[in-house]
Amino acid sequence: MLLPERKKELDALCRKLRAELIRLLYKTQSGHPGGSLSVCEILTVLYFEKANTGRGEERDRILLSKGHAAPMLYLILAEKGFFPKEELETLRHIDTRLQGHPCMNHTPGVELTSGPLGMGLSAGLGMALGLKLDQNPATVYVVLGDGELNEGTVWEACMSAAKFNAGNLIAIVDRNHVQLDGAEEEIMPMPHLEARFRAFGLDVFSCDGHDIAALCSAIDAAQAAPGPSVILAETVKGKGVSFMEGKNIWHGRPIDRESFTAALRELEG
Ligand SMILES: Cc1ncc(C[n+]2csc(CCOP(=O)(O)OP(=O)(O)O)c2C)c(N)n1
Ligand SMILES: [Mg+2]
Repeated sequence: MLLPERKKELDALCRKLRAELIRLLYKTQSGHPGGSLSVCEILTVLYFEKANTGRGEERDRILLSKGHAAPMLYLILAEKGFFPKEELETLRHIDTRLQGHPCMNHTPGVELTSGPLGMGLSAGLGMALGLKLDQNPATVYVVLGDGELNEGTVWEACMSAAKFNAGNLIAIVDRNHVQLDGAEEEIMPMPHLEARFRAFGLDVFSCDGHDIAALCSAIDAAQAAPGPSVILAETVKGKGVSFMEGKNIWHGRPIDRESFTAALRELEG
């Protein structure tokens, strides 16, 4: 059970992270606001409440398969002390450790290089099976976009996860119903998503992906499930900035001065 005080703290942290994200992306004039804003609570709950984010072999592995949300991941890794906060200013600069998409060879705290969608669950499954062989108690969390589920590799990974009974693998889908160039219904409808995952052999849990307590409970339930599981976290793309909410145009567009001021007024006003 998440104590109300802790929930308040994490909600406040999310508000701060959203405002920092807008500042960072405005300064960088590049990056992906929509999917970074929608995944904020999911990553916050993992890094600050549920996952073992120590540095040892028994740490949980958190893989951001939707790598374009890297700015939110970097803000959180800096908050966790993986690198200095001043380094955030180098986002997307030449020779930076903070590339537009996460790179495990350069960036402390990044467990998987990502960017090409559809890879993370397969990589996570490999890690999960390796950890099991080593009798390592760590969990592998893979955070996916819902547009990313259009990739066939995701479903191949589900079949294999069920066959090899990867009980230490938890997928979390940032279910914002929008992808790069449109809404899910328009680009590639995915009705009955729960049933689809179930048919592929996963335990399925659903929750409000902006509700810290609901996310914690869903992760507890997924942990208790014996096999691999998926959490469908219902979110809003661009969450927290009214004119970005649900709008695919804010998937990856530079933030102009007027929008920057309006966004910060909403987030901090
Ligand atoms: C294999 C692949 N195809 C296309 C892209 C370009 N791309 C980047 S993000 C994106 C949309 C992703 O949508 P979704 O998974 O729903 O992410 P979110 O809504 O959380 O931002 C696309 C098509 C890519 N990164 N990788
Ligand atoms: Mg999406």
